Amino acid sequence: MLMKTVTLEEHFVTQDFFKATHAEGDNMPPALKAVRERLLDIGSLRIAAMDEASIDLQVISLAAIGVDALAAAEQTAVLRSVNDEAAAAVNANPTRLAAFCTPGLKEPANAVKEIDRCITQLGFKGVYVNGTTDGKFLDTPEFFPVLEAAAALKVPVYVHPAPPPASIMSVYFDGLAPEVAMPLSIAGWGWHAETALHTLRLIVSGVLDRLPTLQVIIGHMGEGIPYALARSNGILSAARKSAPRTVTETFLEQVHVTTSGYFTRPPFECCREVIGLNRMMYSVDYPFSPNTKGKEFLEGLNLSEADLTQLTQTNAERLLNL
Ligand code: GRE
Ligand code: ZN
Repeated sequence: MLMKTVTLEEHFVTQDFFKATHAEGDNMPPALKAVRERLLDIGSLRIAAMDEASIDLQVISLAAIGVDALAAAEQTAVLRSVNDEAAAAVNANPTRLAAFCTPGLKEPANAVKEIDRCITQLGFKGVYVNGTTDGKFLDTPEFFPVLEAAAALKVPVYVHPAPPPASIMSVYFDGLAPEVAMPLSIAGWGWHAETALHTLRLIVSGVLDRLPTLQVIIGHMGEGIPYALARSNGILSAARKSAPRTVTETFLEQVHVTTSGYFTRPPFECCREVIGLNRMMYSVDYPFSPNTKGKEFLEGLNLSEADLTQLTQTNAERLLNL
């Protein structure tokens, strides 16, 4: 079998999205400024960067900083245009690109319709969620139909971090200089803690028990959960006296992990030992991390060909129905 390398936490942005979130010019978040050109390119520049690092297929998703600040109707409309642009990019390079659908969660009924459109008409491979919506996590009842739609269409939900709500920003990060407060609240720490919490909330709320076929993907080598799982499982499973499964059992039946943004051996080994390679998928977090860094990391792991094929290809092909 010819080996193929797939990555699935790889981001883009559209001009319309930048316009809607007022991110252009002086307002552009520093995290986006450095990679603006690469985010906006869903064609030749991206594919050249994939070729440089032997990536055959990217499953792209919106870098959605600012999405939660949009009013509900505008969010629905602009994300529809984002999904259309992603579909056009995939159509232009169908062997190199696939896409996740980003629905506007402020209007859950429209989000369900958009998910259905993206999966059944545009051929998208999953649903992409960015952090909290108006301060609410995905276990909030109004989002249940959205998760139910993904489960019914047999596509996974990728839970990606986003900058915290204003109240959290203030309580947790006030008093620090802005040039460190923002990065500490996102990729420097905060959003990994928040996404781990998001995942555990989906488990302890019972939402995953109510949708036992739903599959969730989290990035960043499991957002710290592999390291913490034994302790969280002990405490939380004891607290869930009538739950049908333990926290660990639920995680191992319904959550998958990508390596996005993590390029060192210790967290990889921890994740492999706790979660198992069969639930892990290679990803880069392009363009926030360079594809070449991923290639170097993969090569340094010295995995057997069978393990490497699982990590970079077959697990993703199976889960995303590629
Ligand atoms: C990401 O989406 O992974 C991301 C951002 C902004 C900064 C760093 C980062 O959206 O990893
Ligand atoms: Zn990312």
